[in-house]
Amino acid sequence: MTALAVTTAAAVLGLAGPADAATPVVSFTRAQFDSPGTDNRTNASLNAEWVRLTNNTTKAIQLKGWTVRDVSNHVYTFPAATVPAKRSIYLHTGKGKAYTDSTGGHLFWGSGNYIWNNTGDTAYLRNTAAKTIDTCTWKSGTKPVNC
Ligand SMILES: [Ca+2]
Ligand SMILES: [Ca+2]
Repeated sequence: MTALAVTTAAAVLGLAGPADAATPVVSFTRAQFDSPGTDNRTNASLNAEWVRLTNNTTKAIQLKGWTVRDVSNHVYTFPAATVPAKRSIYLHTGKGKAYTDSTGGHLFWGSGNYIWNNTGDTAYLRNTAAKTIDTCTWKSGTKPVNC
């Protein structure tokens, strides 16, 4: 088929267009944007605020040099961290010892303040080429939110 024919066939079938055709290789899948309880900025409270990222592929992905940022441009740059195929990692806001293993992992922003606004925010995931791979946007309301 010609490209035009393919495009037309896709339109007739109601298939997704190029802009949203593929699931990102890594995507946000959940965000606990409001730490449970009073936001008193203890490290435990900061770490109860997190975003979850899932490797949607069947191969491990190395995130070294990728970034997560919010609307206010707070930026987290990933250290060497491998996400196993089909597994998830949590990026906590506070300080802690990062690790990944065969089941997933936990990483830590190291922030002394909350990153994810309770009243609404957007998380952006970018790769080493600064290409936006996925975003997750929420407004105040039910939490954690599924992205
Ligand atoms: Ca809270
Ligand atoms: Ca924010």
